Amino acid sequence: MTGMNGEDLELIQELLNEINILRKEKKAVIVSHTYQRGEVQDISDLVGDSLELSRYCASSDAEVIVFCGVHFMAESAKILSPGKTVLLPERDAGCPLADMITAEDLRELKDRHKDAAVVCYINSSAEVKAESDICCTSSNAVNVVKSLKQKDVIFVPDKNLGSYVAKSVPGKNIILWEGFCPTHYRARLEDLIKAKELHPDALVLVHPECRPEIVEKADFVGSTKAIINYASKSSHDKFIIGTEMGVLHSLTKNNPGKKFYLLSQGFVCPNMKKTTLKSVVNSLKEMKYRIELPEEIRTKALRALQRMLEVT
Ligand code: CIZ
Repeated sequence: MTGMNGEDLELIQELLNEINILRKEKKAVIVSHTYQRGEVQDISDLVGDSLELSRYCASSDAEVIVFCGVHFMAESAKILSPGKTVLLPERDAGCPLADMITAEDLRELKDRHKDAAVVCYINSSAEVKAESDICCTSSNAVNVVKSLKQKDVIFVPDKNLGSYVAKSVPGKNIILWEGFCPTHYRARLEDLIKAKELHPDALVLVHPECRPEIVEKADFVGSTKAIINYASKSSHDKFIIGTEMGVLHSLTKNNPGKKFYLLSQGFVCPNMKKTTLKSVVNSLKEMKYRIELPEEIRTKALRALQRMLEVT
């Protein structure tokens, strides 16, 4: 929020005051994904990855959850907290990766590989989760696949995370889906080479949703949480970060002595940036947009999530 004048700051203060009144009035918790805008992260009760946030919401006694993230994340919160009101402040904050496979696509794939176990990345719809044996996140995908007794494993929807898992668990036959995160996919090897030229003594930390040629060259590969933990604990002081720019907010705030450089200027997810302080105010005021799921889908999706939690 640099380059702001007095009027802007006054407006922000008004929004913050409104949020603080409304969150008490509605007995709400506000949670934010690490890819959200900095100012949205700053008003949240917890900032984290999608699973961590959903589990926090389930354990909280709040009646209302304002989930600042994208649609599948708020859905995961609803799967784990059916009795709570889960609100997504921006209705159109979707995830193009999650939208790259439908439940019907997955049923057809299962028909073609009848003996395969089905693993779905958490970046998927509740319907796709309901068709899967087990979910995974980017931090536990390798362990989830290792835990399966089947040799053949359908892995949806992210082909980059799936390839990373296939390399890490060579004994399995991983059947990939052609999905990808457009934001991570935008970063190319040339961007990494350029960033390394500019910052030769920086460590490269990347998310497994990046292209395999980037993942291969990284010093560390992990989820958003793993990247944040690694950089915070490391004795190193310079890092090239290969994931959505939102993580820089907490990295720079909590590690004042360290320097962080974005691997590519393309690491901006437009869906994650849809939610603003104004959207949070409107969400709380009008109790929108409510996430609802058919109970049959929810319970099946819950089974896949619970199986994952048993493994990790
Ligand atoms: O599960 C999440 O929150 C996502 C989408 C990424 C990550 O690595 O945390």
